[in-house]
Amino acid sequence: MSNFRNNWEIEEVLDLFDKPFNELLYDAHEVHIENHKKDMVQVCTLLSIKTGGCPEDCGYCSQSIHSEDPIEATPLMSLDEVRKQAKLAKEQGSTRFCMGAAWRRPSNKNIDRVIKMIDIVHDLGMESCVTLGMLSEDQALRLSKSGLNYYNHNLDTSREHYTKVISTRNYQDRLNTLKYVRKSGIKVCSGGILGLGESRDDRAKLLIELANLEQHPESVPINMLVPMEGTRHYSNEKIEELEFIRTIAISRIMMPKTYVRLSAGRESMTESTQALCFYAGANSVFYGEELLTAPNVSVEKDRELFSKLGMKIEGDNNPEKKPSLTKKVQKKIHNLKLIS
Ligand code: SAM
Ligand code: DTB
Ligand code: SF4
Repeated sequence: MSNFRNNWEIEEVLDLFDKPFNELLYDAHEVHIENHKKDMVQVCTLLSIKTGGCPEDCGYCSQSIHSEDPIEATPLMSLDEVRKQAKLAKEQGSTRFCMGAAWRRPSNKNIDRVIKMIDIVHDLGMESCVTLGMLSEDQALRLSKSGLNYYNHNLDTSREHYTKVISTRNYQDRLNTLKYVRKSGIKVCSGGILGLGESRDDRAKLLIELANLEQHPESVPINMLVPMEGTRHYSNEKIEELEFIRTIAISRIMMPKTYVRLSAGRESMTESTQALCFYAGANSVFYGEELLTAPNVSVEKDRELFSKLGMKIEGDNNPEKKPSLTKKVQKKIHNLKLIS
């Protein structure tokens, strides 16, 4: 029986937010294990292929030219560098490689270059994802023909709160790109950020926008705001971790088959918070020391956490062969082999 729904109403989502915490997590966990393999996590490495100089004014982003003291803009990365970084990600056990560019929208020439990068990722046997800003219908089709697996394009927050965060584009622009991506056959990755000064109502409405799409996004990243110096949201009050975990649980309940990605902000989270997110239904993370411009948890720390939690990386058949393991962990594995 399919448990797909795309007719969520605000009252019932707010009721979910109001549930006792343990009951909500228990319900979300049940939905999770009915729809996904238990204790598995999918990992995706991010690479910024074009950093900074973005004309959009997203109030949270270090790459916007509107932030105070903007970071230096780089040209589009060379194919050789992309190959090098993608190889490294593969060696570290990543199965998906996501390339991000600080563009409002890519030019057709940019799309030609990105298609060559997508080929590199596929040649290495990884799934591809790109996030390049707004697309035209034709550009989405061209990316689809290249075999691109996922396009990431976040709604970020509710329609109502959006204008307080970004003024250079509107919600409908975002939805249009998502429509072209879906129509082209590329899988949709779309989520949001918590900690933008939004209310619980806004969080519920963001999830409703995503869950009430004709088809649920195959992947929903839930980011915790990483406060970046010089941006308008730098001094925001931090979102409570329990509220963050609740939002993950409700995403899982509303979009049972979707990969819910515990995204930016893990670097400042305790292991226990992350563990609760996984229990609540998160089954994907960004993997590797860097997100786009912000730091992320190291591969070694993540592997240790997954091991402590008895979780396995999807598609990772040979964990002890990874060159990025710390000397200490390598020695432990070696000693265990000697004993057995
Ligand atoms: N320029 C493209 C766009 O906006 O779609 C792609 C790159 S953009 C950096 C990708 C996403 O990262 C944003 O939509 C936003 O949700 C997230 N993001 C950016 N800065 C962040 C921050 N400081 N904390 C958390 N998430 C952030
Ligand atoms: C998403 O939802 N989060 C990622 C990815 N999609 C591209 C990006 C997070 C960026 C965090 C801030 C930075 O690294 O600049
Ligand atoms: Fe540009 Fe994307 Fe950053 Fe917005 S989030 S300023 S569109 S790079």
